[in-house]
Amino acid sequence: MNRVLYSGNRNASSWAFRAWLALKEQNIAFKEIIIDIRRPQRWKNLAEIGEFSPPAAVPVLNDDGFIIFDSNAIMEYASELGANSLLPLDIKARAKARSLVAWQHSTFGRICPCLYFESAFYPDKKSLSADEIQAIEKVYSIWEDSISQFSGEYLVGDYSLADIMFVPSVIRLTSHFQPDERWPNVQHWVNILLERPFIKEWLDDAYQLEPIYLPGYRNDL
Ligand SMILES: N[C@@H](CCC(=O)N[C@@H](CS)C(=O)NCC(=O)O)C(=O)O
Repeated sequence: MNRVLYSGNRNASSWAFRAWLALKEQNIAFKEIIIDIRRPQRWKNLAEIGEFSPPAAVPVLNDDGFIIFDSNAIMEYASELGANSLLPLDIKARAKARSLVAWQHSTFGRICPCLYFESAFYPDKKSLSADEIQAIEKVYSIWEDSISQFSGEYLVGDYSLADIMFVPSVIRLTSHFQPDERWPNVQHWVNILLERPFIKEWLDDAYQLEPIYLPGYRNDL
């Protein structure tokens, strides 16, 4: 097997998590090389990735010498390579899945930016501001509406790239503020996501690691 995914630390690399999950869910065999993206070695290690992948970031998939970079492209590739697509058959549901994927990939990071992925694994969580709570409540309402719009337990019906794309955000947001009964579909969705074996596998490893503290989370860290 000559397929290598360059991924990142389990408690830091949310983008690699998504690509890894899509490949795993599609039962695609690959070898994984974990790039240490913690500072200060991050810069040297990513510069080495830049020797064969233009963005000099992870994830990158080397499929028998063919380089595919960016989580979204790797996820789409995994979806097409596997036996069953990770996108809905219905054209509108597929467009909705792609809208959600694009949102996460473009501007979703602006929502509670200091609740970065690494912070999901901090044993002591910060108290959220009213603005942060309001922003998360809005996201939960959007997810709730999407799940209700389609028949199924996931964002657009069956488990899809949309769910995979949001997994790290689900973890960073719910670890700070749990969805309550105002969002019953989201509560159920989060529970079934966190029970999925590959999601558990990644997170079990992530929780074992030394937390990576970054500035801007809490003044005392
Ligand atoms: N848009 C890229 C983002 C990848 C990304 O930012 N990866 C982080 C690690 S999770 C990284 O390698 N960053 C290096 C950098 O931004 O210099 C993707 O979806 O794959």
